[in-house]
Amino acid sequence: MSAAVDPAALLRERFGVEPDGVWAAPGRVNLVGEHTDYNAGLCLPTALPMRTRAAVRRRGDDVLRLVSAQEEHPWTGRVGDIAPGGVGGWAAYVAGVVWALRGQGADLAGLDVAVDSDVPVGAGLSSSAALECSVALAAAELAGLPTDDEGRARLAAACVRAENEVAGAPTGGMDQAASLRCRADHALLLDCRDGSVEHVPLDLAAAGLTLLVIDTRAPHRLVDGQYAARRAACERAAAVLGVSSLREVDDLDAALGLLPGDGLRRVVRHVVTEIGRVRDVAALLRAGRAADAGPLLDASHASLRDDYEVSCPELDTAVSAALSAGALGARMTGGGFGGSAIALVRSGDADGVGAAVRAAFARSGFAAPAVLTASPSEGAVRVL
Ligand code: GAF
Repeated sequence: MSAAVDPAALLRERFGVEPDGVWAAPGRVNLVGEHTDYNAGLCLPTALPMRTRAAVRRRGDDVLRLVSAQEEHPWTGRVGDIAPGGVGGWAAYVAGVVWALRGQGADLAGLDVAVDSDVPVGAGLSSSAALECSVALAAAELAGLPTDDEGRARLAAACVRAENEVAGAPTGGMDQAASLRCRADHALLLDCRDGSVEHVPLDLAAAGLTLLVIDTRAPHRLVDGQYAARRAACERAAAVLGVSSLREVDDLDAALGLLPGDGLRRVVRHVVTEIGRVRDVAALLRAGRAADAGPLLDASHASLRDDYEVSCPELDTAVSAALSAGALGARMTGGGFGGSAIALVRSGDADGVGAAVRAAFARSGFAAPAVLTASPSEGAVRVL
């Protein structure tokens, strides 16, 4: 990980202007509820301590200038020219947010933006959502838009449009909601059917627990095509079943009986059982029983591996090594095909579990994983 760069200093150095402010938005890790968001389902993410910070200055014209400490290429364009297909690379996530907010009616003109991030890229920890959400909150505050929870839900919707339509990634809305709406020491129970949230207490330290994030460093294989293919399969299954989304399936056995072919049956079984696991984990957290959630995390991984088929050897190795070393539960997190796994461990076991995962990776000939600790953190804020 590169050393932190002060985004305000970067803005000054590259564009010669003082920021109006600096805003920070976190990456996320999902406890459970994978590939449920685009099925109007439930998920249970927490915000990470790693964040993207954006120093932003309003301009008097309609020029948007972007620079990132992590990207070689800056970007300049006119706000009025931003359109789907018109911006490539990292800039699409930022320009797309400005485009989407204007689409919601925001009175937004030009901006100078400098960003720095310590959210690992390509690790399935939502570095793109952190980028979108830091800029969305900045733009909203500068344009006088509401930034209470309702306002943040609208900002999250704009970030999803930016990602889907300008950046061209057909993702659901979990990551942006987590980045904008999470609270420290809580998990966010997000209902993707109506956007409602419940902040479920999750004080891991007080419970003597640690949530490890194992960045497998496995490249996302075919991630775009595979993600889109799963999403399309869910839509096909919902159409066959005559429901608006798989969230509406309440009799799984009856639904399985109506579906033609094993592929669609397994997809539906994953989504429906995963939504049930979110409810069950949330109930355990509400009861102060986070340590009992392990078997549900394991079941989620098995379902993602065997039914939804979005795991990979590195993720499976991380999960099985963590469990063999005493983790209470472990699963892949995020979209899959690489990226990260999580392991819920008793804090005294954290070092041993991390060491066991590293050793298993070395034995399998995989690149060394990065093992991080995820303390449930606050969502996007203004920091300057
Ligand atoms: C990725 C997507 F961006 C999310 O919307 C979600 O679908 C997740 O994969 C899987 O749960 O992070």
